[in-house]
This record gives sequence, structure tokens and C-alpha cells, in this order.
Amino acid sequence: MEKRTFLKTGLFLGFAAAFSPLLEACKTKKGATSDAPVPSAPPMLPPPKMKRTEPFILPALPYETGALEPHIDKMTMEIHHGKHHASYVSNINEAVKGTVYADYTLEDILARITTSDADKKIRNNAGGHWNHTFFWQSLHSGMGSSPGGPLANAIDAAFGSFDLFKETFAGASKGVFGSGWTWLCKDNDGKLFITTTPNQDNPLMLQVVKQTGTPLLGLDVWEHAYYLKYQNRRPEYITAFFNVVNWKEVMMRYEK
Ligand code: MN3
Repeated sequence: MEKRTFLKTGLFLGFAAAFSPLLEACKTKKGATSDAPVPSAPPMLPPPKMKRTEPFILPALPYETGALEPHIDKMTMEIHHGKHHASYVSNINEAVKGTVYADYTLEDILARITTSDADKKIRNNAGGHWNHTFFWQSLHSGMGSSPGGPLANAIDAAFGSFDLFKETFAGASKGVFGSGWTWLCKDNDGKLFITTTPNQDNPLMLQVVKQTGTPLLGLDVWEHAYYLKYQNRRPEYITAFFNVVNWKEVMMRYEK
């Protein structure tokens, strides 16, 4: 398959510090297909330059568990972070042992993981760890209800207006059947698009998902993310989510 520049290097500079190794991993992209042959080792990308020597750890929340009340309740945050995210972290540490991914960074794993059965546990838990870390950083109360600057312009260009963007994003989120995520991403040219992924997949899984890109905002629509407070009312949770988006963080991601 033909190589092409996945994202301009410049766009990568300074991507959220926690994910900076990702930049190396994503400079090139191969076509993503879901029916690719099942390799025992990641065959398509050069070996990662960075080696991981420490186990993955659960990052602390960047705010108190009650900080997003009343939109996202304290108990949900405690369980979601302290139990669900924690178990992705402990599972990924177990799952990579003895595999080719054993000393890969999280970002290198995502870029190389395949749809093979052998990769499944690593795919689910590496995705779970990355997605939740990204999600916590995407939220905050009191960060304003809409973005400004270049991101606001890009949203207008792609969706017509901020309200239409929210409508499209909410529609996509409601449409996720079962468990998954909704993503606002930018492509190679800085153009915005919305995509959804099942389970813990994300747009950085170059060999797994149909639409790859740089995630700017993600919404967890697994029931564990909202069931305690909203039960089956996912649309109310989606509305509540828009009250606690950390637009400052999302704008920063876009501008990098
Ligand atoms: Mn979750």
C-alpha cells in the first residue's frame, strides 16, 4: 500500500503533552481495513523509536470527582475513573506481557494494533486507557459553553454553526448502537469531521478504524458513563456533556 503523509508534522507539535509520543507514531498512515489479514506482529509501520520501561498507570483526574456536578455526578466519576479506567490500565499491563507490544508506548500500540483475535485484549484495553485519559482532560466545569478562535471558525466551516455542530455530534452519539465513542477530529488539512467508533476503538487505531484522524473531543457513550444518573436517557447525558466540555483544551488541541 502506498504511504502518505498522515498529518503535517507542524500540526502535531505540542499535541497534549501526555500523548506526545503519538506524534511519531502517526506521521505515516497505511490504509485502514477491517478485513486485513491477521498478522502476528505489526507489519506495516517501522519499529517504534521510543521504548516504554514503566508500567501503564492510572492518571489522576485533573479535578475533583464532584467537579462536574450536576451534569456528571460524583459517584459516576468515582466508579468510571476509579474502577473502569483503572481496570483498563491493569488489563493492558497484563495483556502486553510477552507480546510484540510489551515495551511499546500507548500511542505506538494504537497505531499498530490490528483487528486480529490475538490483538483483541490489547486493542480493547489500550483503547480504554487512551480514550479515558483523553476524556477526563476534555471535561471541566466553568470553561465556557462554546469555543472561540480558529476552532470556532473551523466548526462554522465544517458544520455551518456551533449549534449545528452540537446537533450533528449529538445525533451521532445517539446513533451509537451499544457501547462506543463519538469523536470530533481534524484531518490532514485541519478540516473537522465527526466519527464514531465501537467499544474502545478510536481514530488513532490506523489499522482498525475506517476514519482515522486527530481526536479533538471524544464522548464516552458506554452506559457506565451515564447510567447511574440518567439511566436509559442517553440524550440527556449528551446535553449535559456539552455543559462541561473544556473548550480551552479542545481549542489547544486544534491549534497544535
Ligand atoms: Mn468509559
